[in-house]
Order: sequence, then structure tokens, then C-alpha cells
Amino acid sequence: MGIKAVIFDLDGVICSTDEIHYRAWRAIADEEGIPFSRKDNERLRGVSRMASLEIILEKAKRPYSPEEKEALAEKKNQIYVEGLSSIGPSDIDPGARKALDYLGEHGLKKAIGSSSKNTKRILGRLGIADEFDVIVDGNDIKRSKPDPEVFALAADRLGLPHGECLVVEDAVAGIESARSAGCLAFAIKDARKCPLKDYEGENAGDIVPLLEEENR
Ligand code: B16
Ligand code: MG
Repeated sequence: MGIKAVIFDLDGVICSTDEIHYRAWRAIADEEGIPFSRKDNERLRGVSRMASLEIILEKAKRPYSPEEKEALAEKKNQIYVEGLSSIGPSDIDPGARKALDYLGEHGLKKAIGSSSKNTKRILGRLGIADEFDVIVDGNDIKRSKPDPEVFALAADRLGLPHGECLVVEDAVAGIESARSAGCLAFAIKDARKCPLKDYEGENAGDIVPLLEEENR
């Protein structure tokens, strides 16, 4: 079988922290009088905290100093982290749960490749931090998706050729990252519009038929 491991994106794939991100950025944008819609929010998927702020500030009426940007990013994170206190094991996406169970039963490796610096906190709240062989997150990388760094590092830490790792992503930037890292890319949600995807489905659970097919 070609696929030996699955590298999951976190936000939007394992759980829906995207709404908590949205509400936190919305609070910052409102306070600063910057227009920020759900459509604008789509551009922030998979993008690092600072790069997300830069996108929001594109619509600002004045320039912001590096110190002001640091302060806004910090404030957004405080609001976001407060929002995370509401999540727990029941917030694991059922499709992701199905995929993780299948991988466990078939001896395939599991990894996380996320841009989020809050990855360990989120996995802890979901109660699944111990399920993964490898976790690469925003603290391990210098360049955010669509750069290949996050998935290349996850595949290297798994000790596998990149082409034997399947990445599951909900963001276009994530599919671009996976493909430039030489991994296979499974697109769900917004990422399905990315022409670089190798496979697509509704949610992470849809990788199971693909893996079953490969196992046959
Ligand atoms: P943090 P993912 C990404 O997570 C989110 O999609 C993106 O909206 C967020 O800005 C980024 O993490 C950084 O998050 O502020 O917690 O470091 O989709 O790569 O799991
Ligand atoms: Mg995501």
C-alpha cells in the first residue's frame, strides 16, 4: 500500500475552532473600526496569526506600527484562548474520529500539521494529544502555509518518504503546502476548490474508503 501515514490539519479538520477564530478577529476588527466579513475570514484559514492580522489590516484606514500589530495579535489570542475553554471531547469532528480509529486499527501512522501555536492546548482539551505519533505546529515552523515547511517536517519526523503521507486539509493554502512538500493532498470544505488536490471528500472520514481501496 502506498499511503503509510495521514497528516491532519487541525482547525477545520479535527475540530471547528474556525468559528472561535472568527469571533476573536471580529472583536478586534470591530474595536479598530475595520470592515471584516465572513468572506474576508475565509482568507485566514491555515494562515498564521500575524499573516492573518496583515490580511485584516488591508482594509484599515491607517497604517499600524509593528508594536501595535504585536499588541493586536496578542489581544486576539487572549480572546481566542478564552473561547477555547468551551471546547471538549464532544467537539472532535465525527469524520475525523472515524479516520483516526481506522488508522489505529490498521497500524497506519497519524500526525498533526497545523499553523496554530495553540495546537497542544486544543488537542489537550479534545483529549486526543496522545493519539498522534507526530505533532508539528506553529511553534515548530518559521514559514506558514502555503510554504511546505509544516508538512515536510511532519513527514520527516514520521520517517517516511513524503509521497507516502496523505495530508487532509480544509484550506487552499494547506493543499498548496502539502503538494509543494511532495505529499498527497485530500481536500475537504473550502479546499475542494484548489486544483492541486489529489482527492476530495466531505470530511476527514472520507479518507477511509480511499485507504480501504488501497488496502485491497
Ligand atoms: P494560532 P490550522 C490555523 O490552524 C487556522 O486555520 C488559522 O485561522 C490560524 O490563524 C492559525 O492556525 C494560527 O493559529 O493563532 O492559534 O497560532 O488550520 O493550520 O490547524
Ligand atoms: Mg485548517
